[in-house]
Amino acid sequence: MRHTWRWFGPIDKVSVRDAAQAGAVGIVSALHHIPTGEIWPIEEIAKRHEEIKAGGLVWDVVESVPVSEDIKTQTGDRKRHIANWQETLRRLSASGICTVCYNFMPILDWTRTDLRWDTRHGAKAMRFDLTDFAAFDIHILKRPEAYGDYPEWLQEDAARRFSEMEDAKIAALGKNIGAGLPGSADGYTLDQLLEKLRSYQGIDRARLQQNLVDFLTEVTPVAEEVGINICAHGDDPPWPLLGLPRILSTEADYAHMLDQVGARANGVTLCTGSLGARADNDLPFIASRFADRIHFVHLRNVTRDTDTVPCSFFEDEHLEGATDMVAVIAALLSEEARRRREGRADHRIPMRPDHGQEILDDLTRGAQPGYPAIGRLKGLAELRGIERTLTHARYGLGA
Ligand code: DNO
Repeated sequence: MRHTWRWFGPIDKVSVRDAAQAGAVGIVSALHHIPTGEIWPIEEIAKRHEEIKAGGLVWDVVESVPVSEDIKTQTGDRKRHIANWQETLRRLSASGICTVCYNFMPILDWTRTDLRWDTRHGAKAMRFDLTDFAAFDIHILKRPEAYGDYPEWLQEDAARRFSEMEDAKIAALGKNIGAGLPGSADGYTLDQLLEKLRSYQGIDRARLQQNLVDFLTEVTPVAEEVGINICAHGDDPPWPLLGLPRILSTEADYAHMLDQVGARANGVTLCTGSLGARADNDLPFIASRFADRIHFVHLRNVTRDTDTVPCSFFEDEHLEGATDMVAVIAALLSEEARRRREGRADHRIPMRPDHGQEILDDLTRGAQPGYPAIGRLKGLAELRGIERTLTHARYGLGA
């Protein structure tokens, strides 16, 4: 695999050189300052390439070119935004990029209730706590339909939790959930969020699924023409939030999307951490089933409090948690071997160690939540170790 590392640009407190020292050979980045829906300027793309080169690495993957709410809901500026997305693909291709990640999560991107949850050794991990989330939805956001979306026991737990909540926690929930985490395209105040939610009235799961297919029908031919693989990141967490449908949460969801638009350029960002929050997602199997369409991989692990959907979970160390990382990597390596036999140029699948716990000096560095230097370095080192072992000429699987 090609070992990459997410870099948020010059504002990132973990530099490109740090990434190189951690063992990465390529960078995953995006122009977060360009408003969603607009074309990425050629000079800005060139500038990001230069910034990365100055640190000694190359820009391999774009994560993400955001998909606007108008595209997801098929309203307003949809047509213009799709034309802009296509043009951005052309420009990225001309600059040498071959892989573009995106997601189709309505309004919210990845969502956590706690960004620095204490683990047993004093490391800090990200956590999604279902009771906190329900308390936010029912008592802080006060979404009119919220009650009906939770079973009675959870309504009661949420009421109790909310009654004991300090102001700082209430503010943190609003910020973490509404204002968005690193890499999220847009952030909202509580009022804006309620208003945005209204724009999804009438958009159910089937409708959103179709809107994704319609979007892919328009952008995939351009991606193919310019030699870019586009790859959809799964829902994180993989179930509906705030009454909004989520449509890339399971193996069946991905199968539907890949079947509807069959070109290989329409592919998957396999995120083991996102999909792994559901006990019914068998990650090694999913990696094998969609192998030919996996263009980018996020390797990360979670430990769930329960095997229910939804559930509470925290981001565990890369080799702990519920996902059998050795089996996932073995599946990806055999896909790479298959591509090599076919003589394919894209036989090296870019992967990045996704997130990491804050450990050691991370605790004082103040990097982006979820993106510490040492926690990710540790994850990458462990994942590379598995890969090196599995591909060893004498001791490995001979992949
Ligand atoms: C979180 C990330 C997400 C992801 C986007 C992809 O760390 O995995 O922000 O990048 O959802 O579009």
